[in-house]
Amino acid sequence: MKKLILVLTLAFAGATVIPPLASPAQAAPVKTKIAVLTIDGMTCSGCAHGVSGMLERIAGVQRAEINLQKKTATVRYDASRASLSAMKKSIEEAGFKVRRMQSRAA
Ligand SMILES: [Cu+2]
Repeated sequence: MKKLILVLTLAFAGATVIPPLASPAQAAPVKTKIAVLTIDGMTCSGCAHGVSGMLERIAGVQRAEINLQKKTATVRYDASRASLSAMKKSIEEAGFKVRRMQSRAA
């Protein structure tokens, strides 16, 4: 009888072992960051629209907001797809000057 209880106990213990979690799909991990670019040459809301539009066309850029007074673009992006150098290149090709760039984790 004692032996039977032991067997049942072991069977129960075995049944309650938590299986390993199913591994998630192996998509490229999103690495969201916020970049703040200081841009010279934006003089009106037309410029601001142009710059935010250019930034948002870069793959991986989720949102770009321009502050004309501060001369900044605040960009929310996936750092595994978009880069600061791609943003700078795009802006400077349109004739603006990127004076300062910094980014941090979102
Ligand atoms: Cu303008």
